[in-house]
Amino acid sequence: TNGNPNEFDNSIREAELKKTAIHESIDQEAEARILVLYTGGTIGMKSNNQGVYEPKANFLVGELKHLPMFHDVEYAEKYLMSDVADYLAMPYSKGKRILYKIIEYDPLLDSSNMNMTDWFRIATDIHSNYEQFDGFIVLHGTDTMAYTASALSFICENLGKPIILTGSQIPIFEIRSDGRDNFLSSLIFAGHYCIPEVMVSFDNKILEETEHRKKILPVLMHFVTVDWDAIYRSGSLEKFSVATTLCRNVGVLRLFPGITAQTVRAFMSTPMQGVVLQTYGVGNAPSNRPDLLLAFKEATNMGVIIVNITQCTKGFVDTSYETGKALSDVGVIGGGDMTPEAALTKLSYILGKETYTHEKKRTMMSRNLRGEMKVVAKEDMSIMDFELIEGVAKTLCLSSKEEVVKLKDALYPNLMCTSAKTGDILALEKLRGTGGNFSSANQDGRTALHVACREGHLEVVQYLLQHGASVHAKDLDKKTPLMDAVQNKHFSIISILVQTGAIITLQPVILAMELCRAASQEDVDTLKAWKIAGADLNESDYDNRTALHVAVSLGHVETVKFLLDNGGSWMLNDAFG
Ligand code: ASN
Repeated sequence: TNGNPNEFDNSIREAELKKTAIHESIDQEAEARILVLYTGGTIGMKSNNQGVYEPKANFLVGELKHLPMFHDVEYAEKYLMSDVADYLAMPYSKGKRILYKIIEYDPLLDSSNMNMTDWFRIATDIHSNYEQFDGFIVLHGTDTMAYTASALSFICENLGKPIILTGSQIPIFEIRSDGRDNFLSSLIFAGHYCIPEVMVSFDNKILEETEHRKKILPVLMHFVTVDWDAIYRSGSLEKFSVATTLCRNVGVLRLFPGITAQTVRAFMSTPMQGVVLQTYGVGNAPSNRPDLLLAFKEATNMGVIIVNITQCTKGFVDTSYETGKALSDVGVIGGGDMTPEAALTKLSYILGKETYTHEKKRTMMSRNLRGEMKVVAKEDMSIMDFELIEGVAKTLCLSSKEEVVKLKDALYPNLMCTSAKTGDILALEKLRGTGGNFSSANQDGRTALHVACREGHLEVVQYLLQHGASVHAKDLDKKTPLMDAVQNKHFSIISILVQTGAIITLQPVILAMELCRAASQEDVDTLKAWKIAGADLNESDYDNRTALHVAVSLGHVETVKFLLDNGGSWMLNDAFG
């Protein structure tokens, strides 16, 4: 400050303003942070002097900053500082502020120039930024978008957050462009819905990628209808990770009347390891062509995995015809209703698993891994089976299916929270069996998992996680299930949540205040809970004070001992030296 008292005053005032600004933005607005990976594609292209579209580097972010629906300049000038200084902020809407950061790839690619290495780069970038963001958008060319999206859905293992691919047919800065709507829909969707899937956003629709031609979740202006029942949930208790290898010796062979056995043999010869066979109708191939069937049999005997999908744009492979059964008899695996891109990338992913035996690879190919294959329900279940809903529907004189569905949507989240509170797994199972989805939240944004974590019902927590509950759900106070478990000191639950990928979402300085408060109250168990949740116990508050400063100054011996045993550093100075 060069000894000038006014300058000193100003710097304190500035620091205070900054604190207040951070607090105001934290306190008043729910917020979602989205990472945008800009890989290329027409969406950000410019016409060059020969009138040909090509990707233009260092252009998109600057231009977006001039579009009010993509960037709220006033808010950004006031609040976007320190760790969010390079973010863009959408205008506040529908109860949330969506902040997003764009990472531009170098070089930007036309998606026809992309290959498997580019898929890994995208997945790895998502992995290394996974904890800081609520969702991910990949700006991508349309030519190979279906391949990238399908590949990401397999290589991104135990995904718990949304990944949306989008692009456009006309560059975003042309007067008329589909790019603006596609990008905006993606930002809104990723910011508001914790859907743990890889999706494609196009033409005002969010498509579930591995099923992209069949399931369409419409996005209507600001109003989004989500078909929650269509969403695939893994139920895995493991953290998000990225597969490291894909097998490149895969291919797609389309049958046509008159194809020769020689062509098939040539296609399936070494180094081919996996083939997607596109057959007719519901998975049929000529049963009167022993030469062809023999060629398939030789290939499967040699260890080539062949998966049967249909050439039709809709429909699925069934073995109800003799012509379809002939293929399964020679070792060809039925691919259900997988799209060609999903089947090919799934083969590549599974063949890349070096630790799997050949038999396991075949079994995995026939299983639904990411929602890419329709699984036929064992019995036809109806929400009307659930007597409570039926009873309420009768009392309210509701008759149409739509009315009953609306009633279910209103009641189920609360019924789930109540069952989670009492630890009633049977009731939860019944709710699930009649169409309940464990990620749905009640009017306070609370999910069954939040409640089970608060109440300390370990088995319920396990059950919910295994059946699709999200560890990343935030209630209206921005509280995650992990915070419920920490505040109530349920150590085993905290461990399971962390193992499943839960992280502390509090700002470090707010976490420090929580730690200092626990230290001042000699609450060693709360400190222990934060530690298991992954907190650094040396986190410091606005005055650089740590929990250890507080415990020492109050003479809390047990607390000091705990902090020192758990990484507390006695060498840190607070703001007063
Ligand atoms: N060729 C472009 C691409 O795939 C097409 C597009 O994005 N519309 O990168």
